[in-house]
Amino acid sequence: MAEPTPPVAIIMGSQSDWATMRHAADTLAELGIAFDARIMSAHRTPDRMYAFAKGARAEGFKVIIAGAGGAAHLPGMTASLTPLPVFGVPVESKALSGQDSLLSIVQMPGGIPVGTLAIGKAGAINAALLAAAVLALSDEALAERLDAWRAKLSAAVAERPKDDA
Ligand code: RP5
Repeated sequence: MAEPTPPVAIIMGSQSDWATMRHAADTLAELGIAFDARIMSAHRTPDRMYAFAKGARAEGFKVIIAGAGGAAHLPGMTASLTPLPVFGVPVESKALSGQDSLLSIVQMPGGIPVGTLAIGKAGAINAALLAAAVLALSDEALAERLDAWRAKLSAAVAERPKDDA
């Protein structure tokens, strides 16, 4: 029997994005959320991107996390082709430190939203947490795991700084 489609798709423009996007994958795994990670580029493999985005809802995905760098058109193009929520992660580019990625993703025209996160690792982690929050609206067990994740985060913050930390 075929495996059921996981709720989250993590898509990225290049293998080189995985070093950033794996933080989204790790965070989803910590929360017990299944995902499928795929490489597709708005520029180098537009047909692959189009086929995925057009079919994502019918395939059974609920949320898409899209990471790209430079002329980062993948999140916006994907959002234009699917009604699913798309969270965009600007990957830190070498030439412009991810400023180009951020501006390419965040300045969507009214009507086609991409929920844009911070540049790099923090953005990838937070994209996963936002995906979890969306899914938790209809999954009480996941909501409890997300609460526990946040409580653990808070508990790990010391009340006072240490000299040797
Ligand atoms: C974008 O171009 C990708 O998302 C990646 O961040 C950037 C560079 O890709 P590579 O040249 O490293 O494959 O499409």
